[in-house]
Amino acid sequence: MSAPIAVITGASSGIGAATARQLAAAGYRVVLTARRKDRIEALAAEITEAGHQATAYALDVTDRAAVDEFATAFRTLAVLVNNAGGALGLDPVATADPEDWRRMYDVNVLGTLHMTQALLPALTASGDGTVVVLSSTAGHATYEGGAGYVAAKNGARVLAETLRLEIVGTPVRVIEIAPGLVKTEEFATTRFRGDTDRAAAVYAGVAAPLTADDVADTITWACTRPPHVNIDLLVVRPRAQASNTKLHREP
Ligand code: 8X3
Repeated sequence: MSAPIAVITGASSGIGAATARQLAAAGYRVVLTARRKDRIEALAAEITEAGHQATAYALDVTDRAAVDEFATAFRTLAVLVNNAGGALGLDPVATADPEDWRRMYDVNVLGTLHMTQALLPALTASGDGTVVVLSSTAGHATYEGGAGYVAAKNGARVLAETLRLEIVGTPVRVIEIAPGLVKTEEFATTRFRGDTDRAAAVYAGVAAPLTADDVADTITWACTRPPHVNIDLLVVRPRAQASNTKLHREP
């Protein structure tokens, strides 16, 4: 029997790349998507070298026509991991750039919508499909400066919750994974537009933020439960973080 297929968006780095490696090791044939072709091709080669199955497909999830074209390749699909997303800025509502908000909504919400709509027929046809939505603890509670990102991640959360209601009775489950503070190579640097000092300050004094591998582990665990088991929502934070606004930093 051929391996079940898992499509991962935003697979060029961070949680997406770690998830691609772990799902491949768990026996899925992984299809890596991201805008940066060179990175996903290198990762697909690394995974293949390790004896697993991987291919790369350059894709911008905000481009609906490109997503529809990509989806034509799949008659059946076991897993879709909607990981592409991210934050831009940490500005108060009073002064935030609406363009940042638009872009965050585009990637985090509409990107997830495009991929899910386009691949839902193939997920259903598989007889046991899984849609994973990477939201965030930001999708569950707000914090100062976070409104644009929090609004977008609430959008992703609501998409997952609503889809679960709407497709109940079909062979597709919807899993939301909501990570807290995760130290990846790009999340904070992207948020602060390349300001590495500001990015480093996010994790300053935090003994052990989550890693991309920690989150990939929860995604892989949730996807590999028996098909009748739906992990609706999994909130995962580092031990040092009690809430979005309560983070323990060593002096
Ligand atoms: C990332 C978590 O705290 O930066 O999704 O909003 S936070």
